[in-house]
Amino acid sequence: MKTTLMKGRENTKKNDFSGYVCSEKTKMSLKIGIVGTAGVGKTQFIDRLSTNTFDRCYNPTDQYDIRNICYRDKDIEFRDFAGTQYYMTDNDLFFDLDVLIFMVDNTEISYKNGRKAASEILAKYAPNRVVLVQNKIDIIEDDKLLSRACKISVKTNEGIQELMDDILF
Ligand SMILES: Nc1nc2c(ncn2[C@@H]2O[C@H](COP(=O)(O)OP(=O)(O)OP(=O)(O)O)[C@@H](O)[C@H]2O)c(=O)[nH]1
Ligand SMILES: [Mg+2]
Repeated sequence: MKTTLMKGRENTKKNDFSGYVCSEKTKMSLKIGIVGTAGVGKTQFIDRLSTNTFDRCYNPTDQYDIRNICYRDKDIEFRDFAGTQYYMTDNDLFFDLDVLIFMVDNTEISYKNGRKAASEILAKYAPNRVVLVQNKIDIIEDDKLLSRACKISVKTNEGIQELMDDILF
């Protein structure tokens, strides 16, 4: 089911990233929260969308980052929650989300922890839509792929455009 993206606000912010220039006209900004166990690839996913880069290094997010990006002429506010902390937080940043991405990778613990957190957030804050995303399919055995998930690899770029098409259009 697609989300009707009616919850917007005026956004006149300029893009932080070179190469992706947003129109400065007023337009809707989609608010996407992204949660998941530490190290599943949440921050790198946003980097891939904003600067088309991938970094092998792991720099854990501290608490959360708000990232305003422009992706294919759409303004998106990403709320990138640290995997080590988001589930302990009563956080107003979950309150007005259009979409909550719940990201897992190839590990069972990421699914177990992530599912618990996502269901708590869902019950408490009722985002319009929750999307289960399985990242790192470049290193996942076929029998570990989750049938219900959108499957992506931030490393190889596989599945990213399909996922964003599904969220945005
Ligand atoms: N093989 C592979 N590695 C990936 C992929 N995406 C991310 N990684 C690696 O996974 C590690 C963690 O990525 P991050 O994006 O920092 O993870 P995070 O979910 O933001 O982690 P926290 O901020 O601690 O919650 C990095 O070393 C990335 O290079 C992928 O698609 N494939
Ligand atoms: Mg991070």
